[in-house]
Amino acid sequence: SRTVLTYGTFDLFHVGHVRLLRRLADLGDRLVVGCSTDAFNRAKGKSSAMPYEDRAEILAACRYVDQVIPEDSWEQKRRDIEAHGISIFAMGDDWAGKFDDLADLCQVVYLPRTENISTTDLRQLVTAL
Ligand code: C2G
Repeated sequence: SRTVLTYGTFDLFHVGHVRLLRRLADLGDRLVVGCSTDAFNRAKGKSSAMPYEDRAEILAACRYVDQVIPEDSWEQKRRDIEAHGISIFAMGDDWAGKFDDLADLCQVVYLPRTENISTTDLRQLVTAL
């Protein structure tokens, strides 16, 4: 079996996230998603509109996602890859090259982002309503 792993904040879940998760699910037969905790978001310099519990619940409800785990550090990726028997680590290509060091453990893939949508855009859209 082929398990895929990715990480993200996934705030204000939108079609860009859905289209990424669908493509990731198509790369293997199981998809594990590391959802950034609120504390790790602060470490990433990001704040999210939704708390971790809500973001994780929404991801778990997504048909493409088989398991959600908390992401609370930059360093956990190697441990997660080993623990979950990951064959493919994949992210959107705004991260292109950033995780190539994981290539000794598994395949590393960067997929094109969905254009014209982002959590930042959505926040501005809602504010302008
Ligand atoms: N994404 C996408 N298209 C968009 C917006 C996001 O494909 N229009 C992808 C991103 O490339 C990322 C995933 O959706 O792979 C989640 O995006 P974010 O929640 O912004 O994730 P980020 O904050 O970049 O967290 O350790 C890795 C970090 O936790 C990644």
